[in-house]
Amino acid sequence: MSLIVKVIIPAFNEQNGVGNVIRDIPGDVVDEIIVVNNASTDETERVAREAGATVLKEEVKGYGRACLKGMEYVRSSVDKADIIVFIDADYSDYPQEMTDLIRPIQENGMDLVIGSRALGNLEKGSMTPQQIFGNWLATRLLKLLYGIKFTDLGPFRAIRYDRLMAIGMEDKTYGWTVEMQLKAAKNGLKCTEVPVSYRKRIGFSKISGTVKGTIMAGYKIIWTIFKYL
Ligand SMILES: Nc1nc2c(ncn2[C@@H]2O[C@H](COP(=O)(O)OP(=O)(O)OP(=O)(O)O)[C@@H](O)[C@H]2O)c(=O)[nH]1
Ligand SMILES: [Mg+2]
Repeated sequence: MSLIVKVIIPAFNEQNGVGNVIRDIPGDVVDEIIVVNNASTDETERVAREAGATVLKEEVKGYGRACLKGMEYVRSSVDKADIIVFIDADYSDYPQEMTDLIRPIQENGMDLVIGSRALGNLEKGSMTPQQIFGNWLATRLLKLLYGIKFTDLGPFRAIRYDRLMAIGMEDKTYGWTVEMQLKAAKNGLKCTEVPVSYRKRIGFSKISGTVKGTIMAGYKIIWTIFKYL
């Protein structure tokens, strides 16, 4: 029996990236692609719909809020899902690699698979030095405080649907990725990482390429790590 796989893509003004992301997702392994249009003022919604995705609207901005909206949609759907994959809309990740992300769940009984850019092929300039440092620091703290080994907080990740629903995700913004990883640790989920490639995004950076975004995200990530101790 093949597992039902649904993809959730949070998107805020990603009209030039989102269509490429959708087109490169391997169609034979994925049952539905859900784009959560997060208050975009550009053509994100039209582009995503034309590329064949289900498009939801989330008017209040926030990375985690958009992801939660996508989860709520899956929960209310008839067939639900067995695996949820999260991927950004900016075409930094390689959607083709989704197959590698899903495999450890399908074949090896894993619950959460993080696509690690630290282990993979990083295009020069695709991550800022502060982003690389921040991820290093955050993953050190996860090891120290929660006893779980990760090398990245990458946005490209696959998780078993029932586990995702059970760990009680709540962060509405930048703490989302680290929250999932530390709650996976706390709840004894079987976690692993696979190397993923990463390239420069299409379109404008919202987080790591801006001073405000970097400070806010860095602060929120560290705050989240201590919040759940
Ligand atoms: N900042 C931000 N991003 C959002 C929001 N909602 C959805 N997103 C999406 O979250 C993803 C990550 O944002 P990016 O700007 O790529 O952040 P980043 O990966 O740290 O930075 P880059 O290296 O420039 O790509 C993108 O797909 C955004 O479109 C929101 O409210 N705020
Ligand atoms: Mg990005």
